[in-house]
Amino acid sequence: MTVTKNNTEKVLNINNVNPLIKNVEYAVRGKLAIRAEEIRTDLEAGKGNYGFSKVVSCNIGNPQQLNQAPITFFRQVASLCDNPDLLKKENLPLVSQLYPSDSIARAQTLLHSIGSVGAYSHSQGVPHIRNTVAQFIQERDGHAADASHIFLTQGASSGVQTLLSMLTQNEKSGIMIPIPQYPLYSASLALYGATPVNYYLDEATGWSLDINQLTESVTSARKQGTDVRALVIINPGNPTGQCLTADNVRDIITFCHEQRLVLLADEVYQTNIYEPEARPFVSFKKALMDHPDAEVREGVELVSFHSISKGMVGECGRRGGYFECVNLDSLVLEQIYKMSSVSLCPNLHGQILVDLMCNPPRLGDASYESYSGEIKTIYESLVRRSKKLEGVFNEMEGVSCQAAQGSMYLFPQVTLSDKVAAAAAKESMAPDAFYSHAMLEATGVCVVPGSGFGQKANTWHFRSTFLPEEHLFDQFCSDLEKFHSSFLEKYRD
Ligand code: DCS
Repeated sequence: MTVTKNNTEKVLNINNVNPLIKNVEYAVRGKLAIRAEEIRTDLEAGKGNYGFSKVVSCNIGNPQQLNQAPITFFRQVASLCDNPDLLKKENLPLVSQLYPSDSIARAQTLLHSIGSVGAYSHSQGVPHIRNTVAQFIQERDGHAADASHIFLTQGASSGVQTLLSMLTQNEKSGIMIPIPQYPLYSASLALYGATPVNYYLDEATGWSLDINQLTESVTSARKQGTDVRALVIINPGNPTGQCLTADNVRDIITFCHEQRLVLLADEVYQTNIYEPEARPFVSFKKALMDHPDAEVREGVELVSFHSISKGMVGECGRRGGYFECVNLDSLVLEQIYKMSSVSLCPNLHGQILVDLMCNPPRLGDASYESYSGEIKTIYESLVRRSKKLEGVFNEMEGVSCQAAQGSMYLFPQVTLSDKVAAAAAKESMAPDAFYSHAMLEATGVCVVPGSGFGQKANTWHFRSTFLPEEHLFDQFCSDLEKFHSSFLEKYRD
């Protein structure tokens, strides 16, 4: 074969990259977020003529980007693990004045089991830390967990991708995903070439999940020849914030049993629960173990995901998480292990944070008071901010917003006029993208248009976090109110 040289064309170019990669879309860091970064750079350089001085990134659940303080105990242990010299005998007298005794003891224990944070660990994650996770799950659910079925990951994202890739046999392989959904799912399915099988959450009833809707969706996909293999549930929901009832969780498990589906339970927001009396978090693992039918308990294949990025921890940049496998075929577990070993191991800083999240200071420990105080402060502030923003949205003309029972987002529906639709079409944009772009240019607030998550045809939404700092929150809300009414005036039919 002759190789013709054509110096004007790159060997790897946009016409010959993996076509599946070209199909991937991820709106959380899409066009709008890129424009927001441009504006941020302009503002920092004193360039441009904007009516605001700062970009507020409400497009992503990234609490520390918006100055949420890290949990002190976590960072103390992490810093000691990073700099083990501080634990040397000669330094301990001084270090003990700066670090509480339990943070020193924890770092010693972790380093004893890890060795150095600079070394690769076991591909599945440090065994000691997987034991901590198993203990955490047992305390949470009242049912034993098996550390050998737990995989530590680089955030929940990499675990979700591992499972979705395992489940994709060919393009007929179907995975049920909620609409609206967090676009990690649609993006990964596009990448692996699997078929997304949509089921719709019901906005009118607080984004609830109806089993009939699941049945209709799986039945019609199978009729069309899709080999539906798994069901993804995000609970609490992203972008929708709903928290499923215990009955609903049990019925979903029964549905998976009847339809022979693997259940992927994305539970990264399990501690972002804002109506704990009415809507407590019920894990799928607990509901499975409590299921009245032994065939279901022993049959349904469940993988549940958790992360250090969310909750009150918010350590997104450290990239830590885990997934627990229940009732999976042992040969499949071996393949998961093999795939984990291809990327050697999840990073050690993330693994350490998983240990700390799953085993925080307990009553009686030196750090307990400060730890629980910090958690409570963040939690209570999230509750206040979610309620405040929900109220602001519901006061706006043409906007309706369901309460966030959990997670970090509100997903209001906006009625947009024909004039907006026409102006948006001129810019080749969906009306909600047009609205969100206008919001960014007017206020510096960056949200994500509903089209990035999927929504019922001819409805328009956007997703905003409620993470801006509380002392700036009134200003943030009033900027949004002002923008919304002037936008409506401008485009009134
Ligand atoms: N699952 C859900 C439901 C999420 O919302 C996220 C992140 C992840 C998994 C993955 O997170 P980690 O990989 O960091 O564990 N949420 C994105 C979002 O919508 N905003 O910020 C990131």
